Amino acid sequence: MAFGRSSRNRRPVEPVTLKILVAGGFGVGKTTLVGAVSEIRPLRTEETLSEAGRPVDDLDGVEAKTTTTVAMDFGRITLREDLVLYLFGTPGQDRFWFLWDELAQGALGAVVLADTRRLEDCFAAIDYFERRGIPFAVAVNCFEGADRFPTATVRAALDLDPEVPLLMCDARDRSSARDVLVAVVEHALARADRQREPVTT
Ligand SMILES: Nc1nc2c(ncn2[C@@H]2O[C@H](COP(=O)(O)OP(=O)(O)OP(=O)(O)O)[C@@H](O)[C@H]2O)c(=O)[nH]1
Ligand SMILES: [Mg+2]
Repeated sequence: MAFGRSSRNRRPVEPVTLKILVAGGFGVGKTTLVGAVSEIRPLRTEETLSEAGRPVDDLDGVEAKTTTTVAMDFGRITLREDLVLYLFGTPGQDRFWFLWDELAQGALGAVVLADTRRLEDCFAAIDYFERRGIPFAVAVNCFEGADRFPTATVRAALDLDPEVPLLMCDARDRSSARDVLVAVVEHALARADRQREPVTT
């Protein structure tokens, strides 16, 4: 019997689900990125920044910021019918580092968001993923008012390995944020493929 073209006749696809972390320094746009791409209402764990936190919470460049992530952001995006990403946004402040090991378990890869006005804020995240062998891509969140630099300059400043993807993005923009996630997944899968290849001498 010939099958019609109706999708009713197709077997439902069981999607592969992958876990991706969204990391980077304080106030770089992690919560914004997860919110921009998520097709479910993102779970947020935001607390209001307080006067008491002023000495430790460096608001240079994000003066309008009123809240900060204290545990994680959670969102979901279907990249393809058979590929769903679960997104975990990490807290940006140093005092929440103890949560990272929990969040990183089982992650396929990570996005490290960077702001060229405070590039050094993403060093810790890059070190973290390099040390644990978790594939990552760096995405420069282009805030208005921040100087634009060629990717080669940013790449050199971050001392990135040549295969690490580096993209410019707008964390508020769904398709821009989606491009970043696609880059991470492609990079992670390509690396997994290379690692599976038999070593020839
Ligand atoms: N102009 C501009 N503002 C942005 C952009 N991305 C985020 N913001 C703003 O920057 C501030 C920080 O964004 P968040 O998404 O809360 O940053 P975060 O990295 O989650 O911050 P923490 O959880 O506190 O580390 C917010 O006020 C956002 O509205 C951007 O691409 N451009
Ligand atoms: Mg946040």
